[in-house]
Amino acid sequence: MAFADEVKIYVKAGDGGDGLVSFHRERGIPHGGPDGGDGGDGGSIYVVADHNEHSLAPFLRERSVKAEKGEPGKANKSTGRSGSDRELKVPVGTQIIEISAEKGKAKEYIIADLNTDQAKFVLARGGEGGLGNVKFARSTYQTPRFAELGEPGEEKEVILRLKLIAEVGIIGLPNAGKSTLLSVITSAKPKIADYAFTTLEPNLGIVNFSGQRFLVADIPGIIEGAHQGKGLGIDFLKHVERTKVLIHMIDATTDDPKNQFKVINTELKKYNKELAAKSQVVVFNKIDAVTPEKLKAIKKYKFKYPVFYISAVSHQGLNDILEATIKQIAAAPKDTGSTVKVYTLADIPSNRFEVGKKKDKYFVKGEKVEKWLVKTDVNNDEALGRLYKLLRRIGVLSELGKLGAKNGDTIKIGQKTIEYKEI
Ligand SMILES: Nc1nc2c(ncn2[C@@H]2O[C@H](COP(=O)(O)OP(=O)(O)OP(=O)(O)O)[C@@H](O)[C@H]2O)c(=O)[nH]1
Ligand SMILES: [Mg+2]
Repeated sequence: MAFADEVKIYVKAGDGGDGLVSFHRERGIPHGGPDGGDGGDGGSIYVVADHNEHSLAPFLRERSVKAEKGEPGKANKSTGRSGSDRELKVPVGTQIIEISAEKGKAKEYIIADLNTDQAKFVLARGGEGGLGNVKFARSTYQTPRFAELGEPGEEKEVILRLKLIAEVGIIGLPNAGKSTLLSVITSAKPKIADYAFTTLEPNLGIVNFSGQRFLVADIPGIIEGAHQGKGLGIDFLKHVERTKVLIHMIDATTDDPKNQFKVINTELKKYNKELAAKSQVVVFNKIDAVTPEKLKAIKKYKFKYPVFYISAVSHQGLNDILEATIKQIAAAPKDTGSTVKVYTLADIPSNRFEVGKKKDKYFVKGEKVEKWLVKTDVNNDEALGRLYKLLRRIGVLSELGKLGAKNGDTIKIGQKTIEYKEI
């Protein structure tokens, strides 16, 4: 069962610092050689899943995240300082989504599914620093009066979507007191009533107990034959499929409590064997309303799971269940596994490009690449230098190279043309 929380943010990695044009100066040496250093690299923006984070709320305050620029190169061949990286901590279960239009329709692409603690993703890469003029000196050309500009840092808009995965599911027949239990162990306020099928949609709450936190899902009641569609059916079990522990609640006031336990387990098996194999904490509820004799009889039942006798309404026995649940969570297999399709940047239509050759002329087609060209003043060498860096980064130049493009060949991109430059 997922508990969605989402926020759209804009990220901009740091631009690389510009390379410096400078010549060595020293008394007595009138024409010192070039000594302009390289610009520092821009800082990148990373996203890291951390089990101490529980919401995306910090991003509601900081919707625009920028990493530091690299400093420009310095004289004496010194490289400028690199910009610091930024690390955005998000809860485990956060997905990063890019929206891209396809045939006029916005479509979501999950580019990262951070479902394990400390999973890390590069969201925006910092730009490389530009080379200083010292790097352009040749034996035949000793006074280069130019340096490279830094590469722009990547920028994009993404959606962070939190899909908390419930670690614990509460299951049982209708009216067993599942929602009541959720309401007394978490701050959730589910509907509670004395009739079957009060809960129609799963409820979620977070337990905070003895330094531990975990998400609990309370699902609608299941009855015999639910797998054939009886009652509300069995579909709700999908919400507890990725849990680690099931709290199995039984109403102690009913005639044959042990049989109720069997009924539920049979339905679990019919749904999915793995679900039936999950560890359980068996809880007889409503002991405030049974006679001592009945309680004695119930306590004789044997189970292969830990068993507790509680009263949810009078808050009796709650700590014992929580302790047992925490133990079971710790003992459960670690990874519940991701089933989400994760796209790479190249899968996203706006990032895609196509290179080709038509009548000896090379061309490049692609939404992002064509946009860059529109923004670039191709008569300005510095602007053009930046463009080549971007084209190199996404692989356009190497693809053209594979087609046989040589230095000076004409490349048509959208309505503009540039010359091919080997990297
Ligand atoms: N006496 C007594 N009544 C309880 C206890 N816990 C729950 N109840 C009552 O049992 C009834 C059903 O409780 P719910 O929490 O709605 O049960 P549920 O299992 O969520 O039921 P569904 O959502 O219909 O599956 C309510 O009238 C509760 O007040 C208990 O410990 N003692
Ligand atoms: Mg309920």
